[in-house]
Amino acid sequence: MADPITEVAQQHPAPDGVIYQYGTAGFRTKAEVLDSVLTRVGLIAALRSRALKGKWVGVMITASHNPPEDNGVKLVEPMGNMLQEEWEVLSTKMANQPAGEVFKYYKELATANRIDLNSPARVVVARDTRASGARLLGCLQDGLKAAGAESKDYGFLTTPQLHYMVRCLNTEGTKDSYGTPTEQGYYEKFGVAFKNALRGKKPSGSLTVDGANGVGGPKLTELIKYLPPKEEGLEIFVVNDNVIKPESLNVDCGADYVKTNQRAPPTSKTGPGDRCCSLDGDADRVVYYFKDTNNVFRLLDGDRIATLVASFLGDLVRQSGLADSVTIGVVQTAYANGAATNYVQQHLKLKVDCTPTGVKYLHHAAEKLDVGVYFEANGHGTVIFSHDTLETIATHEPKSPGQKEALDVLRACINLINQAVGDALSDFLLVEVVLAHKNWGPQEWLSTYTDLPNRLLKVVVNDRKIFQTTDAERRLVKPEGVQQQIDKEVQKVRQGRSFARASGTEDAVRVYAEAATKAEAEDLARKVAEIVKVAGSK
Ligand code: G16
Repeated sequence: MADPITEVAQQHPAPDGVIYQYGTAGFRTKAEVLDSVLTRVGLIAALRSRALKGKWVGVMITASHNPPEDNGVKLVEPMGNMLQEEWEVLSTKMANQPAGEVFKYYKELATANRIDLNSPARVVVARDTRASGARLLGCLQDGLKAAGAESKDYGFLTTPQLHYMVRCLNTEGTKDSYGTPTEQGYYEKFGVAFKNALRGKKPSGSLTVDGANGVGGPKLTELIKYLPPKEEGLEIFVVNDNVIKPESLNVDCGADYVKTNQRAPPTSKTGPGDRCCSLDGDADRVVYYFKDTNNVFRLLDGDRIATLVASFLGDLVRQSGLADSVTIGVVQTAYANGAATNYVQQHLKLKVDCTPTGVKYLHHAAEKLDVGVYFEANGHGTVIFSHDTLETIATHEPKSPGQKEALDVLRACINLINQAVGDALSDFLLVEVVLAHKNWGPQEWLSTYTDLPNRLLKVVVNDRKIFQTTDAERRLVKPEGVQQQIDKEVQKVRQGRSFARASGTEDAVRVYAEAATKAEAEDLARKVAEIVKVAGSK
């Protein structure tokens, strides 16, 4: 009889000719070809936990913003961070082993990483609401069982909730305890923090939240039960929360739809000035929007959240008397609007770092700062505080009632921010706190600076891997000559900027363009897309 690992690998063979890659956010592709990957991820998760002396690691089954027929899987490190890059490479290799070689590779990895295969392995799993999730969970569990891992299945969770559980389980009973590792624990923690951060201020009007017909909708409905009653806090309307029809996930709704199309979901019924926000399929992104008095759609994306939050935290740090001991920095990607970068540097006078797309890159850059505000323009992000900064803020003695007031709000905001990972639910609560304190509506928020008109396009090519970039994905190095063609087009428009990069989650090349006017931005995007199309069809 074959050993259990070879047996499960053979039970879930990989389809011929598919090459898997741990991309921007794990393995992500059509759900129908993912069974073998899930089983092998089970093996890798067990190894990773053993390599970390039995700490809990997380596995999330989701394809986030992708269409309903896709699915994916990503691994989470013990403090709730994204998987270490070295292990991404090992995961990719494991996913591409022929079934007969899987056990051999598993043992090789154990030897190379000095892993005792008899030591405990602990893995937390959860999934979003995709129809394929149950089947893929079964494949994952087969892998975990064959590797002898202990597992905890939380059923349906948002991706950030899973990250939260992992961090809580690993810090339970220590001085860094992050919270109670249950759904109720999550709602209680963020519910209390929201109330404390508001400190009696009431957000004006209501907020309509589009759940992308994904797991975020029902989880938000649950969270609302733990928030202050609407008379004292925020009235929230949840829309697009149909998880009974998984084929409607992310379709004509959700953060990616709103950001890419620069329009509200067609079902949106809100009036001028009403605040709205959209989550994505697993609730780790959020973008805001509203209709202005002329009924024109206005987007407040991840850049706007970053600038709003960075300026608010900056004020609190100054008002608390901490300006000399705590510095704030902002981390963006190439997708950040030029006007946002300018505003942070010129107006807020804060340092900006630019990293490649992918939360792991932004998170690492933010970790180097006292307070790192990181957001991708698509709405993915959070704020992280260094260990020393948390200590400084916790032990600071205010010298006046004004300092005490600011310090109390700052401390409550730290609890409201999910520091494990970007979390759409905690992010929008933070935005609401800032708006309530500033007594701002969406129009005041929008008025802080004017976005350069921009356009995002997707180009399907034969093989997106031939598009290789440098300089935080702002320039193409391959195919040769393509960047020069893009540069030529950029020079023809005022305030032009454009880049092309292969997506790590979809089978396409993304093109971004911005310019002084909408017409110029659209024209530039179209021209660059054409250059990419031609280069990609060779
Ligand atoms: C994932 C990543 C994000 C990234 C997005 C798009 O988001 O976590 O960091 O911005 O994919 O990536 P790409 O342009 O490489 O396809 P999500 O929300 O889909 O998990």
